[in-house]
Amino acid sequence: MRTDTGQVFHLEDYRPTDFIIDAVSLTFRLAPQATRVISQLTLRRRPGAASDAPLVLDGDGLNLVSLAIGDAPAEKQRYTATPEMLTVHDLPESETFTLTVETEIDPSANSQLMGLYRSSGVYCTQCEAEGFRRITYFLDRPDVLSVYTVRMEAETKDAPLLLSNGNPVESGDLGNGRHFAVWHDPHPKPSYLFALVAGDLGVVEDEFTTMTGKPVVLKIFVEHGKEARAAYAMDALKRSMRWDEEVFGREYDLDIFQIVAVSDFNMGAMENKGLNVFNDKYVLADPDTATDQDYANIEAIIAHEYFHNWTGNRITCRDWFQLCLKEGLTVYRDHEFSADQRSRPVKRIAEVRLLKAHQFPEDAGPLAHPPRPVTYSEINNFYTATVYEKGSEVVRMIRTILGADGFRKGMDLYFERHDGEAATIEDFIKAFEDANDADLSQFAIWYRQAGTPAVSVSLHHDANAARLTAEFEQSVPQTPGEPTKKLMHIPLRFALLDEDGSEAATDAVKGARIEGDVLHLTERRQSVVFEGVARRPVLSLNRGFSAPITLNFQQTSEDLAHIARHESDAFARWQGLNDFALRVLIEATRQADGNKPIACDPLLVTALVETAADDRLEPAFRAQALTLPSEADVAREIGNNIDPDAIHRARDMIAADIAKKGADVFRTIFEAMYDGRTFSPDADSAGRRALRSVALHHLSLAEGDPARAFQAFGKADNMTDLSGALSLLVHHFPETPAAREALEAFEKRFAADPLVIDKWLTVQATSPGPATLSRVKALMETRHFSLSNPNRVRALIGAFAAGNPTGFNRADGAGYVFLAEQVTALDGKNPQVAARLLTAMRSWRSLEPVRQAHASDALRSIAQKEPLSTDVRDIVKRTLG
Ligand code: B3K
Ligand code: ZN
Repeated sequence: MRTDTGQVFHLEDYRPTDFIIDAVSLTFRLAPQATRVISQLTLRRRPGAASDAPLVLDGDGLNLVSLAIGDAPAEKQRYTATPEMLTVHDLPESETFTLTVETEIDPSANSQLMGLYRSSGVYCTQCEAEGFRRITYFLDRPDVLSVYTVRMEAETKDAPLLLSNGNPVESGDLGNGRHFAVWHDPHPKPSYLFALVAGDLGVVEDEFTTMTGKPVVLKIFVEHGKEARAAYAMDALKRSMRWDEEVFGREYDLDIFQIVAVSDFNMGAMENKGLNVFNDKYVLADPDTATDQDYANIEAIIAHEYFHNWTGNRITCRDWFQLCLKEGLTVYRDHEFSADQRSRPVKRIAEVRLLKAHQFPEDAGPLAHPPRPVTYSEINNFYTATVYEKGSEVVRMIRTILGADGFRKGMDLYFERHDGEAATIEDFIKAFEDANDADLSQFAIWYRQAGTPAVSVSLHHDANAARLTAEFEQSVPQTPGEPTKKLMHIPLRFALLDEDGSEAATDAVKGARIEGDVLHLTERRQSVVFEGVARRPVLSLNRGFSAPITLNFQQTSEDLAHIARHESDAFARWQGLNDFALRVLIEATRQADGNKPIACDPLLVTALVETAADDRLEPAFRAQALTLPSEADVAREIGNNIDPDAIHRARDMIAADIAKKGADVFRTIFEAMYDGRTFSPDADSAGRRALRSVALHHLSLAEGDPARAFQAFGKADNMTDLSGALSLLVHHFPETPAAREALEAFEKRFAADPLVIDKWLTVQATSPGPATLSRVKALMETRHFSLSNPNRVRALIGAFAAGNPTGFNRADGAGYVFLAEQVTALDGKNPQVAARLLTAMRSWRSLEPVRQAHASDALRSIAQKEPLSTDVRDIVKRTLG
């Protein structure tokens, strides 16, 4: 592993390389423990670079076998090679030359899953961000674009398939039981997009005709026997390809597009040019093994990686500080795709829930950073919710500000200007400015400033003057390294609602630029005056979550209920309900001492039950409305001195009260949502299952009995219903025979299917309460668990640490001690996954003092360990602050 050298990278130090690599020709002689890599680079000095500048190539744990300059072996005095660097001197001043670098690597010993490694006997690669340097010495940075030709040689029996980027060129037999294949990718690309896969896999094939009539072969490779489970992914791929043509005018650009699913993968998937490599969790689905959420994730991730072909691959990043140029933008694109394929408001609710659950805490804690950071010590730690999700929100705001047409014009200009280049955030913004003749300079601060802006609002209505005055004040909380903050351009969509729910008319507005329903906040304080408003309206603010901010707006419960009932924007209705529910939960937490029962505000019960019963609303929306804010949501809103047990108790009581009072309605819904149709993963059917599942949840709480859930478990004919019932049993009726039996039956049925067993691990790891820790430890000892597989680690340890507030934050600190042990144990194997696990502790300073002290001890125990990877060192240092 790379251990910390204290090196810090700064955006301001960016300089182009002294050399340009026009072409790369790679030969892989694949063998499990000793793979030879021969890399022939066609190089030239960059015009203007110093004529005596040496060529300095990156490496990571490499072993140089030979080096040649042109046709001749390089003389010893012309180069120095360490595992981390190859420096070559006395190179030609202006003409093109070749350098041939031979290395030997051991894919079987690669437990980091970066570079070339083996997953269930399949050779595969992961190069983003800096994995290519673990294969061969290279200018391993995103602004070095080269044309790649790749030759692979392997045992025919072991690896009948030999795949790389681009189009296939040639293949044949080598005798001795070995064979070869050559692939060529005509599109210049950075090294992080290189990929190779070699192994024995099953395939599903299809084809797609592009908008200009070009045929494209589509292939998805999976483990033999699992081909049928790739059908949904293939369908999602074709829909993605069509959508990108229709909505962004982007066409695919090779003869073939391939996806390979592997079972050992550090993240979700990777957009290598023409050869995406996926975590099999995000490819494989059928009704028996995948939940509706799995289907939705597969659709979104297949789309995301495909969309990278234009936003990431054709236009890549100049340096890793610009990561959100490709990630934020591509997330925005996949969000829009899913919204078009499914229900737009329901999708938006899910996005906002995720943003608030992951990005808001990141932005409020020690790991806060802007979407475009200016410094890092380990780039792997910057694949964050801020870069991805906030990055997407920033793009969404550009669209809100410029409108649909202005946005599209800006995107078109961006593609036209920068195709084939490595670009920056400034280039991106400039395209929108130039295409729209707009000034986005204040808006661009969103990319450069960390922290979630807060907007305080107070309202004054003067009935005599028929005038409504809204006072706005914006502020951005301090974040690490950013003591002072700049004023931001915050686009707030809003509506003024009359008593009957219609939009109130206004004669004139002063104090802010308003376009359509968008109010632009640009000053610290703004007083916005609406004239001609005779009756006090209800102000619905931040419709559609147009800006990723927190609102301090003391609306009455009646106003929130009014929004929940009458807003024409469905997202805003949910937001009204959710804000109301959060307020009730926070209040209940304040009161929750001992087990004195707390009742829910009747107005909230009515609003929830009415929404649940409203047949005019789509089931998926009603399911969202009925899902109370999570314990983590409540903790985040409270912000400090958190006692997770108090939140849990309070939320349980409120949920039970709502369940009891709405029981009749929940029973009706539960029964009405059975439609007897055969399973279909489409959004409508999924919505009905979701509503039925929430209804079952509430009904079981009302009945205080696991019988109904156990029956649903027995009757389930799909994984959504089955795992929903299982988690209801395990979380709400733990230690009952029903819960135990269901767990056993589930394990027995799916023992041979690790992806499904992951759900079984997660359900147990997220069971509330202090006893879960010992359960997690016991599960680690079973055959179902392995520290070497990231999916298992995330399903068990990750779910426990990030998804079980009362279990992980046990008052005695044992949860933190456990996490510290696991992080240090895993660091030696897979630093990236270890560092990611550790981020579960990022909000430790918001805990009450006793837990805080335990958390601090656990963090310090990690910090004292030697050696530590750069990944874990960086997270632990910043988390401690
Ligand atoms: N670009 C990859 C993520 C790579 C993470 C490297 N640590 C997947 C994606 O965002 O599409
Ligand atoms: Zn991405």
